[in-house]
Amino acid sequence: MLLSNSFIPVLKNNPSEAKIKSHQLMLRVGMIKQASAGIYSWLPLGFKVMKKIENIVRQEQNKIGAQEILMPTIQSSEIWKESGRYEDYGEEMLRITDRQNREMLYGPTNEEQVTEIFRSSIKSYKSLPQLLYHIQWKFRDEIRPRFGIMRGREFYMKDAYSFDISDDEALYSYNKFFLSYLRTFKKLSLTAIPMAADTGPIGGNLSHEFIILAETGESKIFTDKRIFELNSDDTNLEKKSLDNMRKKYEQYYAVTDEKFNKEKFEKIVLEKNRLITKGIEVGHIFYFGDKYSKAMGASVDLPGGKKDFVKMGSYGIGVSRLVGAIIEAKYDEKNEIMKWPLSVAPYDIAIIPMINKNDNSALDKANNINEELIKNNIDTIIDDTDENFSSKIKKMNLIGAPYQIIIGKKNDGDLLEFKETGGETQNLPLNKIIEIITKQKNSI
Ligand code: 5CA
Repeated sequence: MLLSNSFIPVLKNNPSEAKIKSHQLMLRVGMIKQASAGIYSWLPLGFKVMKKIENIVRQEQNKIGAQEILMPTIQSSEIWKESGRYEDYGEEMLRITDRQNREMLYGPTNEEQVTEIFRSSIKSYKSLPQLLYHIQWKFRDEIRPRFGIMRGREFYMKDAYSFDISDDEALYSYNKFFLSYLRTFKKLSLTAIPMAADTGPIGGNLSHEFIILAETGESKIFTDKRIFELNSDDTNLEKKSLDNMRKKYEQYYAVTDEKFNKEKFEKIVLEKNRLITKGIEVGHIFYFGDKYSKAMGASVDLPGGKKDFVKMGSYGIGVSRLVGAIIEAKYDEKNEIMKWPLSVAPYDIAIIPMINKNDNSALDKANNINEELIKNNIDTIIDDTDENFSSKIKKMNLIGAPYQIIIGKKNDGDLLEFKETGGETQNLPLNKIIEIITKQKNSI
């Protein structure tokens, strides 16, 4: 992609309305544009990153056998009246009346809609378990939308729902999502820690928030820091193995503030292991048994002939919030350098030629390199503008392709100035550069 043809409206300075670094960077490099309070348009750079995150989330959902569907954004109030949440949800729900005077709403979440779909088709335990998910826009009329897309009113969420025959089987589904979340966040190059959490308006009594550490996060956490040493790269989906995996995490005290108990914390966790800090909630999973299936009559025939209500859980990931969360984790604000993880980077590499008047040799060389990189499935952006060299570097450091090739004054040899964004320059031939990037991409 040529920078001169792209829609990447970069600002010279940080916009004053943005209070945290992810919001600053997203406005600065034109990833998003506010439409109204808490509602944003996604411009090419931001949209590209969000779509890559969405695809990683999707792949990991598919790996545990969840099936993708797409439910509408607008729902009927009828199903919410059945579950009893139409009144409970309060002012966060955006209520709409259609031309026939029917009460509709813009979905803040989809437990009711998916239970309605399930109950009309699945009648027997033989069809269980079912794991369904979709990736869709949600609307919550947050009283204080802030920090850009971090706490928006309209936001993009992956939400999944599980249906099982018994508590025991339902916990097996819960654990599958638990593992898939650890794997998803790892692929995004984030360390997200599961913390026992409150269930809020979703309901139920078992819940974990997946939190990444960040000073600007809105969640307060209390934890044994040894939990950060754990790693779950397992692909084993057997029940026993998943049970052990969750137990491994649950051996350490790790809770959000609603679940915090000072006495217990101080009794269980040695002082040297205590960590009280803040984080960003990027995912949240819930087990709530028959809360919705009972209220909405979603039951199945059991082996002996009796019927029972299905046991359900729901599992959310904030796909749009993750764009901001990755910036919070990776942006070096002081030096104004962003380096996106390769798995979600808007471009793999930036080519920055120093263009002199009356001399096209650097740009010609950039174009040749570009062709070769594209042939090797490497996604590029070339700064082909005639801006001065240092502003070009500054701009590319903000756009954040993880690698850069700089074509300076001396550009006649085979060796290229290559670096990881923000890192040390190395002089390497193009084929070596291609090899390095391809190897990295294949390891994702
Ligand atoms: N139905 C359940 C799980 S499917 C649910 O709605 N859970 S939730 O309320 O915790 O939301 C899931 C995820 O969406 C959160 O972990 C968070 O990452 C993201 N999220 C929630 N509210 C917002 C918001 N206002 N702006 C951006 N992301 C949000």
